[in-house]
Amino acid sequence: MPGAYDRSRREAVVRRVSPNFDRALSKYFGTQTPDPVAAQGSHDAYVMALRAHGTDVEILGALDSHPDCCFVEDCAVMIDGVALISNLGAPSRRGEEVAVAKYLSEGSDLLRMPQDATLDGGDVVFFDDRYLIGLSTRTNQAGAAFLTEQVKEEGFDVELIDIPSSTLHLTTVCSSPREGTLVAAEGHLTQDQIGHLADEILWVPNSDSYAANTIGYSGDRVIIADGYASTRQIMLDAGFSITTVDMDAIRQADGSLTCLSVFNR
Ligand code: CIR
Repeated sequence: MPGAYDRSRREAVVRRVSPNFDRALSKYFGTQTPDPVAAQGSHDAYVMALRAHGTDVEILGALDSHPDCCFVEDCAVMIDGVALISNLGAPSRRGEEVAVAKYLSEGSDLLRMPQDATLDGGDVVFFDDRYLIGLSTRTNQAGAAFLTEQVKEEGFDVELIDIPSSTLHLTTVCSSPREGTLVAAEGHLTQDQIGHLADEILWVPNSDSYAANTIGYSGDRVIIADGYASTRQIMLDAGFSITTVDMDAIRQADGSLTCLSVFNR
């Protein structure tokens, strides 16, 4: 039986922002054309924040041909040290996984998905001893079924969650900053869907839905997006010490904090 997810986050892989980030997919949060230079600035700050929390960060080079390449979370899901490589749900993003897989193969076995299955890592929240898997426009039934089979073989539980059309991915509106705790966005997920899963659910208001994506570290430390006062207060009241990163330029292409990394150790 696997142990609970300890959130020490010793290693991560990230990828620089594409010079063509202005052509990144943007449907949910964007209010302006994504700006590659500003986004790289946010990305640099993000990497600094991970390193300040003790994560050893590997930075892969950007791809001209893939405007969304910085969103590496979607390319792989770690299962007890094995890397499942995604068949990305958006056709324009296929191919981003190649360099991520090559890097991860240096320290992990790789697992490939069947052809008809699609899955974005952004639809997966690893929550203690279970995987929460979103069924979204990017992750289909076959993708969720394949991941379910793999994680159950390793002794983890699974919960499938229908993602509403208002939302890109599960991680867009849900994260787990510490054992037993989920942060979730009102108006996107409901108590009926997730209430039974966690000892503590910190609901952030719909107006702050972007801030439900957090990165928790052991010792009740958490990274949240800058500029979301209600969420900041909710996390402080729940006993977290907080680091913020200005994510506005990344948000223009619907990316959140977790989307920018795969924690592989
Ligand atoms: C996309 O639409 O695929 C990108 N513009 C954003 C991906 C964000 N990734 C994530 O939520 N894991």
